[in-house]
Amino acid sequence: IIVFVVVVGHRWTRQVESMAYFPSNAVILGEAIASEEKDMVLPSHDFSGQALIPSQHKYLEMYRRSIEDPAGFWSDIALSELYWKKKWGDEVYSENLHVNQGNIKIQWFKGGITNMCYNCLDRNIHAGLGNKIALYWESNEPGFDSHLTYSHLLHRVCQLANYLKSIGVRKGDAVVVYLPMLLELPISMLACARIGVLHSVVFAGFSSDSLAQRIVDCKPKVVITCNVVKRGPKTIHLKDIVDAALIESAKDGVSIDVCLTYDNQSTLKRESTKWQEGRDIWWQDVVPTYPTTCEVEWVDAEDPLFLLYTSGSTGRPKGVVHTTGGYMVYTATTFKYGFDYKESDVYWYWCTADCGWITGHSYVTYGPMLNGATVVVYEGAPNYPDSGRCWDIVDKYKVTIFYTAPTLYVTSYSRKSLRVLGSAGEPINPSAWRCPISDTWWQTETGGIMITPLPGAWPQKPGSATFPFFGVQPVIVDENGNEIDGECSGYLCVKGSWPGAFRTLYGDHERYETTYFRPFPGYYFTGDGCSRDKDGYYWLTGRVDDVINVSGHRIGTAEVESALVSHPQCAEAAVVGVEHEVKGQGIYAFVTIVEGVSYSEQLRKSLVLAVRNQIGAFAAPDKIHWAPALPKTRSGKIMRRILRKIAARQFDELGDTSTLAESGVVDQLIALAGS
Ligand code: 6R9
Repeated sequence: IIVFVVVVGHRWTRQVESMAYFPSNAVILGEAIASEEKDMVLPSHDFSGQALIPSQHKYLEMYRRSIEDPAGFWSDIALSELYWKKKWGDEVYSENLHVNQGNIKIQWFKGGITNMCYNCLDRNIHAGLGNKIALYWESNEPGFDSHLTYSHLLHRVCQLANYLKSIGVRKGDAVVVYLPMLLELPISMLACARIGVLHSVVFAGFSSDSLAQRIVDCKPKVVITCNVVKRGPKTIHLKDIVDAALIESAKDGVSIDVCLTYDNQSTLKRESTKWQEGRDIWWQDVVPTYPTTCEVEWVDAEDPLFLLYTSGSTGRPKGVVHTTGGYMVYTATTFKYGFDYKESDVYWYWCTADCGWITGHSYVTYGPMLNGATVVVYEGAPNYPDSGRCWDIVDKYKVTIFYTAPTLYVTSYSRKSLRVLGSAGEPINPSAWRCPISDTWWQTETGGIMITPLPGAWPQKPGSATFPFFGVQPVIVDENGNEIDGECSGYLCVKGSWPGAFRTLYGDHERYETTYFRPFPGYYFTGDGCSRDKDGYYWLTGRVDDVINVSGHRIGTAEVESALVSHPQCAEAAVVGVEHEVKGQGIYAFVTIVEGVSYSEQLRKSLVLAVRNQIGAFAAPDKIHWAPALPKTRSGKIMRRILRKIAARQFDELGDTSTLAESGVVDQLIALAGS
C-alpha cells in the first residue's frame, strides 16, 4: 500500500518530529537515501517508478511548456480530460494583471460551454464508473457510515437540483450552504453547479453573526442547513444558529425564501426544532419526491461557479469568486498530478478538510470527483472518541492518499494510538510503507495547489513547499516591487495568470484590485513572505499582513479585534499571531478596557465569549493580555511589531522603540506579560 500524505496550511518543520509516530514515517527516515544535504529526502525508487511524473526531467519538460505555451498546455488538458459542449473561442486565455494598464482581468476558455457537475458525474458515469463508490461517509460516532456510487450520487444531486428549480432558483442566483460534513454538503454543491447557481458554503463552525454577514453580502434565495450535528461529544443545534442569523440579516433588509433543513438522524424529535412555517422546509419531505434526472444548465467557462468568503487584513470578509472552466481544469489537473492519482488504481482518498474551506471545495468535492476518485467524507472531530480516530479511518477505508493539515498529526497520532493500532493486530510492516510527504502551498484565491513537490519527481526538503506547479510562476519581490533572483527572501507574488485564479471579489472588483494587484504592480500579491534557497526551493515564511492561520483556519486579526471592541467594557484591542505548539499559530489579544472597570477573570471570559459569538469558537483568543495602554507611534498607529515580540516573549528583540509616543507603555506590558 502506498500511503501518500499531503499537507496544507502552514509550515510543518516543527511537526516533523511528532510524525515519528506516524507509521509511514519509517519511510521518511528509513528509505530516504542519504543525500549530501542532511535534510534532503529523495523519493523512493518504488514510488518514482510508478509515479505520473517520475523524474525531475519529466517535470521540467512539462513545466517549461506550461510557461512558454500556456495556451497550448492548458487547452490540451482541457480538451483531452474534460467535456465541453462547445469549445472556447480563438483565445484560450486573456489577462491584464497590471493595475496601471486598465482593469484587472483574468479569463480562461471564454466562450467555452460546459458544466462542472456534468464533468464530475455524468462524464464519469458514461465512462463506466457508475457503480464505483464516489463518496464514503463516516459518522462522528464510530460504526455508523454510508456510501454512494457515482450513479446514486447523480440521482441525489438531480433531485435537489430539481427541487431548487421548482422553488424558482435560477442561473446566477446564490444559495448559502451551512452544513457540517454530511454527504448532503457535496450533494448541495454539485446540485447548484448543475443548474448554474452559485454556492456559498459557510463553514458550520462560524457563528450566527458571521453567517448573517455573509448572507447579507451575497443575498441568497435559499439557505441549506440541518437541525443538529454532533462534533466529538458535543451536539450543535445548527438550525438555531441559522434562525438567529436570519433575524440579523432581515434587519439589513435581506430575507430568504426558503430554509431547507436536513433532518440529520438524531435522537432529536423534529418537533423540537424551532420552525417558521412557510420558510422552513424539511429536506426529507421534499427532495426525495423529485425526479432523479435533471437537465444540465450549460454555462460559459467564465460564469461564476461559487463564492467563498475568506479573511483579509480588514474586518469585512471577502467573497472570493471562482468561475467554472478555469477552476475546473485547474482542480482536475492539480489533483491528478499533485496527488499522483491514476484512474487505473484503486485509490481511496481522504482529505480531512471541511467543505467550508477552499481545501474542501477543491480537494474533497471537485478535484477528486473530476478524476472519478473515491472520497471519504468524515463528519466528526479528528480526536473523537480518541486520538486514534484518524488512523482508524485510514485503516477502515484503506485510504491511500491522505490530505490533511499538519497540525492533525500532533493531535491525532500519539504513541498510544500506534500501540492501539499494533494491538489491533494489523500486520503493517513499516518497511513496506512508502510515504512521500507533499507540502502544498496555496490559498482560497488561487483555487488550487500552487507550490508543491510532485511526488516522485523531486528530492524533498522538509519544511519547503519545493517547486511551482505547472503554469505557475512564483516570484519573490523586494519592498519596492522589484523581482529578486536566486537565493533571496521577500514577498511572494505570482507573475501571469493560471486557470484556477479567482476572478474578482463578489460585488467589489475595486477591492480585488487594491488588495491583490496594487501592492506590487504587474503581479498578484499573495500576502505571504517567502524565501528561495540556492537550489531554487521555495520556503514559505508566513503572512506579512494581518492574517493568521490557526489550525488551518484563516483568520483576520482585524475581525477578532472588532469582535473584542464590540464588548462594552473593551476600549481597544490589538491582536497578533503567536507560535502555537498544536495549532501552528495561536491568537494573542492585547486589550485595554474602559475607565472605571477593573480587569478580572470574569471579564477575560466574557471577552473570549464575544469572539466566539461573533466569529466562531475556532477564533477564540488563546491569550488575553490586559494592557493599561497600547504602544503607539506619535501619529497614533499601534506598533504591532513590538506587540508580536512581547507575545512571543522576545523581550530583548523589541527593536527600535524611539518612535513610541509614550515610552513607559512597553515596560508596563512586559511587566504584565508573566511567563
Ligand atoms: C489552502 C489554504 C492561505 C494561507 C496562505 C499561507 C498559508 C497555506 C501553506 C501555507 C505555509 C503551506 N499556507 N499553505 N503556509 N506552507 N504549505 O490553506 O487556503 O485558507 O486561503 O489560507 O495559508 O499563509 O496565504 P487559505
